[in-house]
Amino acid sequence: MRVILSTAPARYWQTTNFMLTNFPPLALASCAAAISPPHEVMIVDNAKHRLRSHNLFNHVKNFGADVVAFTNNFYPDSLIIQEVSRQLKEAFPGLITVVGGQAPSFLPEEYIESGLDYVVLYEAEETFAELMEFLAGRGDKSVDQIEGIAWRDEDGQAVVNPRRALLQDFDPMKMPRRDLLPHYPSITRRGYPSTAIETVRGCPYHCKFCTRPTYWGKHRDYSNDRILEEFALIKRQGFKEVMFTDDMMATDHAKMYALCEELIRRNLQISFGGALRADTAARHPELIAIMRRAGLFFVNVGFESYSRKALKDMNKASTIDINKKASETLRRNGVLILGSHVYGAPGQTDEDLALITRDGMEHCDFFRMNMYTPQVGSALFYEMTREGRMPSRNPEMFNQFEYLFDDGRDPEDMKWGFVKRQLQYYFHPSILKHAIRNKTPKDRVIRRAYLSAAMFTGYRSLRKVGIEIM
Ligand code: B12
Ligand code: SF4
Repeated sequence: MRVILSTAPARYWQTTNFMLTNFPPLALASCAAAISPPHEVMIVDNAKHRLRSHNLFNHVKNFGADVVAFTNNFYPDSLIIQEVSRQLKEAFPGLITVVGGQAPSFLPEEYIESGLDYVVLYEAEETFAELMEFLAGRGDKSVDQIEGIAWRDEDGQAVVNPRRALLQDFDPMKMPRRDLLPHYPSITRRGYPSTAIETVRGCPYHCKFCTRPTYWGKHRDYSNDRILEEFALIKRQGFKEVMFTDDMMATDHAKMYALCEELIRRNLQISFGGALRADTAARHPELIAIMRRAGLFFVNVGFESYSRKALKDMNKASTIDINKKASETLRRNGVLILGSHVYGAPGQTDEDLALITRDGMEHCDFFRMNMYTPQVGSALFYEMTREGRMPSRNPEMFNQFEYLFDDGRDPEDMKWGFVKRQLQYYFHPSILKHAIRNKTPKDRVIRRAYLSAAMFTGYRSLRKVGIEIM
């Protein structure tokens, strides 16, 4: 089979990805490894498009694809995937379309009813390989026997097969096909490529707004031996930077410490970054120091809020004090901090909301803020649905820029407050100067954030006057 693995056709909200473009779609490289050979695979990364949505039709034609399979973690991308999938099937009769990732795993029927042929549910490597063998006519299972897929029966009804058991050992898994991914530029070494690595699946915490605990359930670690082997391969392949896709790096502190010791001992240091909990940085300064020596240059910390009540309400298991300490420790070690914040959580008062930009700017090198959103699959989503407090189920409204709660606050006021605080950040002279200078990694990320914010605003404004580019 000739298989195209693709990211979602770009939509205007994806311009905000521009901030962190050095994350290639690792899921696609991992699924490619699971099936190739014998299948021939091509990866198309639409998320890299800035001025148009995609050019999938040409790729399908030129590659002679039998299957197009999309990755879809973010629910707002579901409509464009469903629409393009319908158009592709019309243009290329016989083409099979597949989707995998978070949103379709939580809502498989929605995708099958919209016309996609198969959904691969949750963890995919084994399931996808079995599905491809079945489609190639070589498998020993019938469609209803393949665990972990959803499909359409002869009456046009969606059928969701039982879930597949999760992998318990990642060591035998093939290395992701990084050779099929496009070039992603390094932030730390200009002109060199950057890549991604996965060392964990899942997160042991239970933040109310997050989908990760429900998606993966119990968290599972890759062994340090496997991670070291992958680091060695990444270095041999010429990458100068690697981003951890883990929900949370270093939840097992001792294991991360041992990994860093070994990276240093084997001379495998390479610039790396990823998501880290504030309490890990605050409580384990010695861990941050060794991570820094092993190559850590950048962390994404979910500070979320500087209000005690809001942190408690969202079950963040963190405090304002921890946020401050984490920032101090990371700064002392010279690690760049992207601080993620949420705006508009039900526990946040007006005063708390004002604090987000003030304290956020103080604690971070890069400030990011999203509207508090009950993402499909999160505990918050189920709670709000149960209580009938979500006025819209339009997938595109879940893009993290809309205020989706029915809680007595005016959604327009909330949106304006959100925009105002973003502007406060972007027009602050101490931030602007980095974008203009554009010399250090920090400058470069801030400059990219400006470009991304400008594109987002531009595309959104054009839509308001009826011009839809993507
Ligand atoms: C890297 C990353 C990004 C990169 C994306 C790079 C890329 N092109 O893929 C960047 C930085 C651009 C990004 C942007 C955003 N992201 Co992001 N991102 C991640 C992160 C950290 C890692 C994803 C990854 O590579 N995982 C490793 C792979 C191997 O795992 P996986 O993707 O789950 O894939 C497995 C299965 O899901 C399945 N599968 C997945 N896709 C497919 C496809 C096929 C065909 C098949 C068969 C199977 C399959 O098989 C894989 C192997 O088992 C995840 C958190 C996480 N740990 O996964 C958040 C995450 C997916 N992102 C999230 C969010 C919110 C965003 C943004 C909205 C942030 C923002 N405010 O701008 C945007 C939205 C972008 C978009 N439109 O999708 C949320 C999604 C929440 C939700 N339910 O909607 C997550 C879960 C983080 C979180 N903790 O909340 N993100
Ligand atoms: S927000 Fe972060 S710490 Fe909380 S459950 Fe999600 S991945 Fe884990």
